[in-house]
Amino acid sequence: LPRLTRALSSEVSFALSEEQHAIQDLARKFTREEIVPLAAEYDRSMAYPWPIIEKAHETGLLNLHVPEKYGGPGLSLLSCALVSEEIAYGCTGMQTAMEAIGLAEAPVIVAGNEEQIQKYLGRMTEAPLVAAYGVTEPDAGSDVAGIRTTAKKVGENWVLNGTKMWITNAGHANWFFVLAKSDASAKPSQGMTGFIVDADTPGIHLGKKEINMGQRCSDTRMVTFEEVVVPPQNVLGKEGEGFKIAMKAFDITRPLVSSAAVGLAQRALEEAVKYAQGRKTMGKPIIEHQAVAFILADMAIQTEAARNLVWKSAWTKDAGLPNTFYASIAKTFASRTAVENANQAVQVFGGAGFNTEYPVEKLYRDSKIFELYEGTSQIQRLVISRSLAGLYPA
Ligand code: CS8
Ligand code: FAD
Repeated sequence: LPRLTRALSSEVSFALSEEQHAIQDLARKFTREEIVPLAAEYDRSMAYPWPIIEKAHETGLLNLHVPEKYGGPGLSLLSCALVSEEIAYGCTGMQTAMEAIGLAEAPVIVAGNEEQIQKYLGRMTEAPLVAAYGVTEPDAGSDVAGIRTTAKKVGENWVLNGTKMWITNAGHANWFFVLAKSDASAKPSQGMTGFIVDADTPGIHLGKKEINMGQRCSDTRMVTFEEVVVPPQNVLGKEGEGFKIAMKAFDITRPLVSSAAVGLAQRALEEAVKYAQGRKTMGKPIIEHQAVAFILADMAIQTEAARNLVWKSAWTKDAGLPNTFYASIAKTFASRTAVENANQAVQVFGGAGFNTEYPVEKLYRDSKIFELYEGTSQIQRLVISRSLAGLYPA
């Protein structure tokens, strides 16, 4: 079974460092002041949250895992997870827009050379730009090996053709990470290549903004690549390494998506407790009815457990150990917790829970995507079981 090695000398500790408390406090303050008051309006208008992204950039809450050498703060994954939980507490639509930047950057961090990191991550730290990660296609989501976008070598350049689907931030991206088949005769894990593609390259066509159930201010689109020419210096890693680069990126981002799910679960819990203290039936606050109190207790149990799994999955990566197994466990549990807590919060609110004047119906709609994107819960179980079988790095 995958196990943490005993090579780590430090004792396990849940104590955060001064630096971690500081970034957590900064993100919490930002969320309470800038995000919470505007979240419902952005949900209604579905406008892309540019002003919030600009302020987050100015405040130093974006591009957190970009190394200091390239203008970022070079935070650990655990510290990034603290921020992601806080932002998601306020609005997971905005959090998804912000974290999708980190997702696009992840393959560059995994496999980029000095020049690529300097050019593409450097510019993200200098100005409030967003980027997008393009792997999924209309006919291949869970099955990354089944993508059809092709990359053909023409002279020294590469030419991309194909269609990506459900790409977060696509409508606003400065550049894309694109995974394409570069060698149809090789097995998928050796026949795909990852590219950085500037968004203003001719031949990129954006679809309409998709209208989703929740996280409605986040921008999700189809993107078509038609004879898109990419220079050789934009190949990430080596030709044929793309599939594994895309997977290794998830080792970084699944803990962060999971921590966002914890942020939503925590918000649902706090809203439910507050409401249960104020709402009275049969002569007492509903929190004094044990049936309601126990719902709240269960929500707290799940949230604490999910947070601990997220921290472990991030800590494992920070310790330099393979975290694929823990990242998928955290993702499965935290996303379920988000959905369940949102559902229970609506229950505690009674009829008011179904109404848009109260905050929990948005949480309910926003929560479901956590069980779908960044790999569905079925795919996380597939990864966990393959790890148990010794098929993945452990
Ligand atoms: O296809 C894989 C998979 O992960 N599918 C899910 C796809 C997914 O998660 N998509 C998310 C898209 S992004 C998104 O949703 C963004 S949401 C909005 C932004 C939110 C804010 C951030 C799979 C099903 C797990 C793989 O299946 P297979 O095709 O059967 O491949 P395998 O045979 O299992 O593996 C092939 C080789 O790859 C190696 N591998 C697999 N995982 C890893 C990791 N690290 C290193 N190497 C890995 N994690 C595996 O060992 C195999 O190696 P071989 O050398 O070929 O034997
Ligand atoms: P399918 O793969 O068709 O799956 C359908 C159902 O079958 C699911 O329940 C799935 O769990 C199950 N299933 C499939 N295969 C198996 C199996 N082998 N075993 C058991 N069950 C299985 N992608 C990007 O590349 N970049 C993005 O930025 C991005 N952002 C997104 C934002 C949103 C709002 C959404 C909705 C999606 C986004 N995605 C993005 C795509 C997302 O990752 C995929 O939708 C997801 O991975 C599932 O793929 P699919 O939709 O094709 O479902």
